[in-house]
Amino acid sequence: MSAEKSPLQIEAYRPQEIEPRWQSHWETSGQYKTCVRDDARPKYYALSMFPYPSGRLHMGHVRNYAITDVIARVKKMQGFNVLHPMGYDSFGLPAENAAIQHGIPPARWTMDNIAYMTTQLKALGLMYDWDRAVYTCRSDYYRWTQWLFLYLYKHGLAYKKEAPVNWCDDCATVLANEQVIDGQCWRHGSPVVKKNLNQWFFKITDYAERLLDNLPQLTGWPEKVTLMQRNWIGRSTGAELRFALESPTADGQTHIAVFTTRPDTAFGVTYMVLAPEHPLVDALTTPENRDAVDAYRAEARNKTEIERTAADREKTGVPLGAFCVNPFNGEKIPVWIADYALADYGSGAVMAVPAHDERDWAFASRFNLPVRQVITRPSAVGAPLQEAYTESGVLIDCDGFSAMDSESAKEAMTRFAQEKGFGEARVQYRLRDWLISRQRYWGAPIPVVYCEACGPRPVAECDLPVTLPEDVDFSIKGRSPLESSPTFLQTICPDCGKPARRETDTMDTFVCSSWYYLRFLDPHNDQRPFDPAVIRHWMPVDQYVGGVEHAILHLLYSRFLMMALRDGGWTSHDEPFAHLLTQGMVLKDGAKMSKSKGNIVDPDDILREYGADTARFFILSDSPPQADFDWKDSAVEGCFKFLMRVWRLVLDHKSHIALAADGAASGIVYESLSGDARRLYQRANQTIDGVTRDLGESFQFNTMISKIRELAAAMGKYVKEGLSSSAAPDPVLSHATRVLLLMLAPITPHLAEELWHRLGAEGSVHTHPWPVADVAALQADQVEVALQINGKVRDRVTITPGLSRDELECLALASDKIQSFLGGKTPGKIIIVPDKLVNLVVSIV
Ligand code: ANZ
Ligand code: ZN
Ligand code: ZN
Repeated sequence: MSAEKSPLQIEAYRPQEIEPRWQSHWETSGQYKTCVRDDARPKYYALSMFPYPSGRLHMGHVRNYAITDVIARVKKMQGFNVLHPMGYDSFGLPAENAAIQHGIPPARWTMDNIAYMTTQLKALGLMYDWDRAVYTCRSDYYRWTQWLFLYLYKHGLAYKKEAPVNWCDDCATVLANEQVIDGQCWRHGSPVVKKNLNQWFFKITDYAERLLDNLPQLTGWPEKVTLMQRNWIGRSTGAELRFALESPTADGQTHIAVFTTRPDTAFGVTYMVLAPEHPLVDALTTPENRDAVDAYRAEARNKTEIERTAADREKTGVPLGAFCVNPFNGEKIPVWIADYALADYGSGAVMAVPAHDERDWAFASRFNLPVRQVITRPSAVGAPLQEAYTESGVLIDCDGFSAMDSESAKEAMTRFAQEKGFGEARVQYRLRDWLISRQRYWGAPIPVVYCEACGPRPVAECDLPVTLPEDVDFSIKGRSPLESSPTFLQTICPDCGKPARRETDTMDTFVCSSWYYLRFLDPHNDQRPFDPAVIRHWMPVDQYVGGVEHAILHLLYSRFLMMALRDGGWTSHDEPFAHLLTQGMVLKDGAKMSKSKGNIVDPDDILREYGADTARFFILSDSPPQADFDWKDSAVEGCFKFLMRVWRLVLDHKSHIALAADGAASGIVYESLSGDARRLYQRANQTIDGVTRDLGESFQFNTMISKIRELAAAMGKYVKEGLSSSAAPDPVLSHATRVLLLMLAPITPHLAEELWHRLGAEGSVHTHPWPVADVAALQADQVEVALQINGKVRDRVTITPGLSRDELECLALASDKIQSFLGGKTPGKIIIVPDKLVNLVVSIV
């Protein structure tokens, strides 16, 4: 037994004292600086989605950053040259609202929040290279966001157009399609209405095909995310068909073009539907229909896309009084407008086939429009349709195409249309161009000026950044507050030198965050956004960690940007993120933590009470990182107690532990070990092996942690039962301690470092290599267990030691011999000596 058992001699585990001490030591020793020129080690780029500086960290942040931090630390121990940066996505609306409500300049509000959150991040012991921090709201960053705009502009990928756009009254700005969720503002949940505005777009649709085609390469992404992207890009194959107008319009339009995925149904078209916003509506509306059409268009404008397209809504619409001609059969069909036709999909017009499309069926029923069946089930009898028949089948009443099956007919009819010049095959994407204009102040100004003589001109690259002015009135609504700044507004044309006016829209903050992972690689470059050679070395991000709420917006924009940059020779990869981990939510007693529910746990409170190590250990312990995690106060307490036990275990037996002498190879010969020492040595090596597997590519920290707990328990048992009474170092305990501290190091970096040093080991535990298991010790020894009835051995089984009582009981009852001796009797009592015997006591009478 150990001589130093008295707990009184050991000081308590005090994370509040240990943690800040190590944090400042790590910072001054520069141990987390990334060595860029270190080419001997393979690179590893670990990245968390950088936060918006709302003011304080929440538990979602803590979880996100703890996950990435453990990954980064493990990779570092495993010999990688790890880059693990942090920064702030620091433009955006709340700063402006603070300016309106409290009169604080957005820059100050933002930088104050950043300062506070940075101290919080540091207190969590995260391994960031803070020298690389980027702040998107600072001109040394947004200068290059503006550069990016000019780059896209030069390559024809940024343009301005008038378009019906999503408008949120609460944001007082337009939103991108991706920011409208179920017809509501992604931030406010308020309804989004359509407005016609002149706006800047990025031409992401040029990359639709590549964004889609690359998805199968992203094997390191969760399938649900690639699926969401696939659906968002939404590729449809079909045809464009053109229906002639009865007479050309005043401006010479002769046709209505439609996109259809079912050219095989063209003989069944009985009317035409234009979107209320379709450019032909005015020209085609007859005087008698004018009032009804105008009223209908006004109404449609105030509806959200989700309202317009909801399947169960009663269909509405009005006829224009005009007609067009079906090019397949020469039939004259009426032209209507209806809000179920969307202005910005296909060509904004639908050839309506009520017999074979549910929406058209509902519309035709409502307005008594004819239904003509042209597709039938192969074995169908000629009964009239009771509802739209939307599947493929065989064509009927389609002239020369009759009796063809749908698939062949699609091809044949498209070919026919092409030969006759009224159509051709077409691929249509649901993806729209990315609307990046925002009528806001706190964003990167779009670097364009408007000259009366030259029109819109891009600002010269050497004149960047276009900096945000301070003389603005934040209270003006519906227009950018930048319009209130005379110093900003007036400028001169870069081309002719005449007076010009600056663009007052700023860029969507998603532009800032679509390239920050590149700037992290070369954050101080003041000549270029980054050096392509550095990008070539570090990209792609090996592991990206963040919330699934970014599955579409941020990830799609970033992928687009990488591709666009690559096409200009700036990067060498299409795809920025090799592996993506979307962490689950942090819940409290089953519900999402939220202010309104009053169930928020403030990270500061946990840090104060238990310290960062407990917070980190706890938040990783309960569920795999991809799953939701339920916060329970009692479980935090349990984690703290576990770390306290580790502290005790190690310091109570300090004299038996010699890490310094232990070296990389422990010098232990497994074959020569027996008894408790042999079992502990096995356990330690199984822990290395199991934990390394748990980490693998899916980072199962929860099972990693339970293995660490098991090892600590085994060590606790060993010091009670297996330790010799002499105070000499015990090689097996030393080895197990070393393994324990190395496994704990990524999760509880302060505790591991403190104990490492107190045991007199050299260097930092965090620069130590990840341990390798002694393969010989992985195979557990087998033991023989006697199965008895009333004390008489009736059978024997060989097992891996350590089975639970329940398992042993089951094993005994499963034995045929035991069952035959029992003869149908149920044992009254079962005595179990683990790893040795099971004795079933049966009454004789
Ligand atoms: C005729 C037809 C017959 C259609 C039929 C479908 C079934 P996806 O798969 O989403 O690409 N459509 C085309 N443009 C539209 C617009 N601007 N607004 C609303 N609907 C539009 O859908 C393609 C189908 O959606 C097209 O094929 C068209 O209706 C309709 F039995 O054409 B179909
Ligand atoms: Zn909003
Ligand atoms: Zn000019």
